[in-house]
Amino acid sequence: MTPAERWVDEVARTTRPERVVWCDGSEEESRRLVDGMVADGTLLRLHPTAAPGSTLHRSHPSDVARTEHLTFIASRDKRDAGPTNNWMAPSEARARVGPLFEGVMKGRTMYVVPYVMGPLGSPFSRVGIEVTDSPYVAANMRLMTRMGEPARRQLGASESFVPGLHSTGDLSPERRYIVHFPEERLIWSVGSGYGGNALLGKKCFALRIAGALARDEGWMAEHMLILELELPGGEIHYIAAAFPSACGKTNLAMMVSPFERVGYKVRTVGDDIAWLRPGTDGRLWAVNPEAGFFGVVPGTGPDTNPNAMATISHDTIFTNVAVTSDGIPWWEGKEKSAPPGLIDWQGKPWDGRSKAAHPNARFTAAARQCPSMSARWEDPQGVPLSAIVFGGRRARLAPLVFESRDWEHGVFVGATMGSETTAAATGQVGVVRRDPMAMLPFCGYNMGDYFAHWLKMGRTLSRPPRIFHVNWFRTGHDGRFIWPGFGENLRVLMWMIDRVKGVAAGADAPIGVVPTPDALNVDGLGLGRGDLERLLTVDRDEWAAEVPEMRAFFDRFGDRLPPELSRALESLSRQVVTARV
Ligand code: GTP
Ligand code: SPV
Ligand code: MN
Repeated sequence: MTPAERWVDEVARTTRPERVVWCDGSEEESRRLVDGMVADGTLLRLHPTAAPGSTLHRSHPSDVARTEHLTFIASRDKRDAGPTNNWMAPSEARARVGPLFEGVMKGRTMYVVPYVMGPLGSPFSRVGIEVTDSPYVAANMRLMTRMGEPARRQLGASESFVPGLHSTGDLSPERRYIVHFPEERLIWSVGSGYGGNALLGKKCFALRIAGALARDEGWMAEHMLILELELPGGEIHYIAAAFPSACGKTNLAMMVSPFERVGYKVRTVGDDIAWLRPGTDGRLWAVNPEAGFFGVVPGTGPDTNPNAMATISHDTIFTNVAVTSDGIPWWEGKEKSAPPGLIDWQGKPWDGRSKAAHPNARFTAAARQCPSMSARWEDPQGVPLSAIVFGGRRARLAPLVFESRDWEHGVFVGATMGSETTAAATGQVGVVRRDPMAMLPFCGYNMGDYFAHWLKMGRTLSRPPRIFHVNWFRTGHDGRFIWPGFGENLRVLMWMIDRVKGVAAGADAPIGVVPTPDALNVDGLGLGRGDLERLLTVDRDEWAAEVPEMRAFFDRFGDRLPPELSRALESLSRQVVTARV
């Protein structure tokens, strides 16, 4: 028996499934899985010509988003989980969560899902094995990862894989735990069938466990999209961007260039996760470890994201969207008006007042269906980054864009990011919280050590990417977004690349370098002079009011906070506070 088979055997002895199925990832297996789920009502087949090959899954209404308060890091020492993670001692996890797996799969099928994160044959790539009693999870993993035979081949008889045990249990939030054992590289998840809680290759492995591996091995696992930008004349740049959940990564990665005709082309490498490694050339190289998209559906339409619309026009698993009586999926933002006779995400006739689709409704689709994929999206070596972008959802405060002064200052900018919460996690929506590097829910170890790791990585790069910060979500007096966003965000990327090339103007502000109004191309957007000013303004009073929030956040890390970051904060504080008197 291989180490993988031994572990699976052990799991089966605990969970006692009726049968064990090793997934091979084939078309035929997929058809069998889907047919079974259609037969038992787990999936609804959608319209044969309007949504060919696509299905709809309705979650339990209490299981529609990640549950951060039920997500734990089980490190031996509580301090290694740090102040921003829920912690459980490994022994307590075994005592409290272990019993929930005993006999949990009785009468169910246990699917063994071997998968690769990262392009096949890439030095970046890693194998995981998810054992799950959810055929929906197995079907999603098939779209999101390189699943089945290729993974078994890559693993062989090696013991180098990340085991992940998943059961939907009874779906009760009272008995729901998502537990990570970073020292053993092990994941346990029970009581949820939803996205980031249950598709263990994604946030659990590719961010939390991989983050701990990356810290030990000298690379980085980040909540970032990766895009390719071709300039007129053919010069190519790669940009990675970290925005919190439901803050625009998929949309930016798939944007359609409004300047395609004059030679600016945008292509997609990844939309959610990036694994980064220093190259021998002193640059930072990125791969997308995923093979598909688990994207936010609401707000996706032909005007905002035509590439996503094409991607999900067939062979897509929709979760928690609305549907017409003849099986055409629908959601807010798909088109202006709703078709009559709509059935909402919970399967009830839509009342026209509440949301038809859940705000965190998602699509799962293979990346190869996306028309904007870069020719290099599966390059085993990855792509070299020219810029890293941080961004948040802030109605006020943060300007449209600014540039950090250097890597160290860029790490400070990332570490002090704030953003309004969204429907991607259960809890209140729209409250500002600190979300460093968009990793607050996804950092598998002490975030103070994570900041130190960022600083250390910068020191190994002789040609580091420039670090920027953006905010597409600043609002005007009428409460509406001032910046048009979506494809027009290219204009901001153009300024960034011009900065990288040393040809764009910027003005020094206490927070970094902000474009001069003329440096940003806003031709044809119909922005008023006041709008542009409001987008680019750095209000010292507002920033002065933000400093105590940042300080309180940093204080939580005690002596695990790198001194470089407290120095940067005091420097910002001096500049914004002094300027006021
Ligand atoms: P996760 O998959 O949760 O990590 O999210 P994401 O960062 O990929 O977010 P996504 O691109 O799916 O966007 C989430 C929401 O933000 C959608 O409703 C979009 O319509 C909206 N959005 C994205 N980009 C923009 C933008 O440039 N401007 C505005 N106003 N809204 C945007
Ligand atoms: C996010 O919440 O950042 C997502 C969706 O990308 S999930 O897979 O549920 O984490
Ligand atoms: Mn995400």
